[in-house]
Amino acid sequence: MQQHPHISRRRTGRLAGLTAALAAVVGLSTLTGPGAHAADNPYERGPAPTESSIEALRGPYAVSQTSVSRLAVTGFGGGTIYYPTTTADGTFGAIAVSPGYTALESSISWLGPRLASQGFVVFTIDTNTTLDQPDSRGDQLLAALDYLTQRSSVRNRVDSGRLGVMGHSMGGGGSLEAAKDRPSLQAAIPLTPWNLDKTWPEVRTPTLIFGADGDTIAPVSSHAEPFYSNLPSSLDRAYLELNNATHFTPNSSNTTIAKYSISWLKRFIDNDTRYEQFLCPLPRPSLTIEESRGNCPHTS
Ligand code: 9J3
Ligand code: ZN
Repeated sequence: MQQHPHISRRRTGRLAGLTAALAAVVGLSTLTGPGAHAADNPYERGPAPTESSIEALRGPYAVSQTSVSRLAVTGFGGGTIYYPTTTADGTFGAIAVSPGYTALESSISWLGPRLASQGFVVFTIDTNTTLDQPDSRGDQLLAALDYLTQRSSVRNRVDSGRLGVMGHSMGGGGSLEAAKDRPSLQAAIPLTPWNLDKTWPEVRTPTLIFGADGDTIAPVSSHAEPFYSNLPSSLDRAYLELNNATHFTPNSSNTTIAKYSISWLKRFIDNDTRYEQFLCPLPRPSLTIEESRGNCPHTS
C-alpha cells in the first residue's frame, strides 16, 4: 500500500505527531486494503454480509470437496468435506453435520456447499449404521470433528478451536448430545431434532434449534420446543419454527434454514458481530417463520 505522497518523505516535529494521530484513528485499515478488519476480529472471514448475501445459493468463497471413505475412519461412517478452495484467508471454523434415522449423508448434503461457500469447512457425514440413536450420533459428530482437525487432508485449513455441530432429526438430537459432551463447541444447530431426552441443562454451547410446524415425526411440542426451553436460560439460544414445513424440510435446500444457520455459525464460531443484525431482534412471524424465541442481545 502506497503512503500518502505529502507525508511520506519526512516525519518530524508537528507533522510526525499528526501522522501518528491519524494512523491511530484509522488503525491499519488503510494499510491492509478494503474489507480487511483482521485487527478487530482475527476470526472474521469474507465481506460484510447483506440480507441477499446470506440468502444466496452460494456465498463468496469457491468451494472444493473431498470424499472420506468409511473404511478410512473409525467412530463414524465417513462423508464429504466441503471447504473454501483458497488458502489466502488463513484457517476457517468447521462443523460436522449428521443425517437422521435411516438416512444417508445425501439427505443433508445441500448444507455442505451452501455453508462452506460462506467460509466454513463443512463435514457432512454418514453414521456407522443408519439406525444409530442420538447419543451415538453425538459421539460420531465429535469423532468426525476429531478426524477433520487431526487427520484429514484439510486439517491445516481448520481452526481446531472453532468447531460446531448440526444434524437432522436424530442427528439434531445428536447435536445436543455432542454439545453436552464437549462444551468447547462454539455452536450447535439441531434441525427438526428428535430425542427421548428432553432436558439439556448441561449445554454451554450457543444453540439454534429449528422446528417445523407440521412435523408429525418429531412434533415440536414434544421435541424442539422442550429442548429449547430446557437449555439454560443464561445460554445464548434461539428457537425458529419453520412455517408450512414438515419433518423433512431440512432435507432439501431451504433459504430460511441457510440464512439463520449462516448467521448463527458466523456469530458464534467466528465471533462475527456483523451477523448479529440478522439474529437480533428475532425474526418476526412470516410466510416462512411460524414462531421465534431467543435471548437478545446475545451475551457471549
Ligand atoms: O431421525 C429421525 O428422523 C427421528 C425420527 C424417528 O423416526 O424416530 C422414530 C424412532
Ligand atoms: Zn438431559
